[in-house]
Amino acid sequence: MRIDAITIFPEYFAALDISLLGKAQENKVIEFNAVDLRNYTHDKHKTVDDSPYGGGAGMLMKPEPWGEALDDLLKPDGSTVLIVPSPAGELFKQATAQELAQKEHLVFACGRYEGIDQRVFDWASDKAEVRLISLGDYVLNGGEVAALAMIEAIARLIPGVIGNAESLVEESHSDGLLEYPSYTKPAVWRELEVPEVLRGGNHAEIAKWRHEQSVARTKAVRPDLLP
Ligand code: 6GU
Repeated sequence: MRIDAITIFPEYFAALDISLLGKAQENKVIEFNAVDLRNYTHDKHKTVDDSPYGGGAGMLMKPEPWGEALDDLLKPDGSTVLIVPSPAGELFKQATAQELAQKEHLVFACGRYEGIDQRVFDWASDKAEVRLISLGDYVLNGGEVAALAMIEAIARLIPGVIGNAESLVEESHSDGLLEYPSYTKPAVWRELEVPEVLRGGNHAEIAKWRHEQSVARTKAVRPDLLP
């Protein structure tokens, strides 16, 4: 998979060179590229923003640099998915990550200020699949941190990125439930004991206990996930 992120702060994406995603890039399983939007400006001050038509607080990102960057990045065969991190978008879920992990090419359009001129997306919508996606009901200063979270959630589902593919099966949200609590050695730590059932080696009992814990935890903190 190829992933591009258009941003005025390419330094944010240095985090993708670390750990499993760094390894995946070295192994060419994913190819990642942060593109500086200011490279597509033509004035001395490399201006990317302007005041909104109709008034209102703050500045918007002007369309011309975005248009030129997307002219460079969108694949002519229409295979690119253009992802716009925005609190006004559809909610990003594990199913969204699974769907996007199947794609050949993702471009993240990371806006700052009050967002990007709408015509950029209207124009792009017949050259790419355009998806406005939100991480949740809160506001970040720009799309970069949201894009990093989405890229990590997507990339770790691509075969070869995570060594132990089994760890993808029993994790929170993969089966619609939150993950059960886990323990490692020592068996007693600060007078707290690891639950007896996990030390017994009865795999059917352990599976049953873990499922019950998942259901109880989901009921307690995320009842909206239960049918
Ligand atoms: Cl995807 N972007 C921004 N700027 N803020 C957010 C968000 C995204 N998701 C939640 N808040």
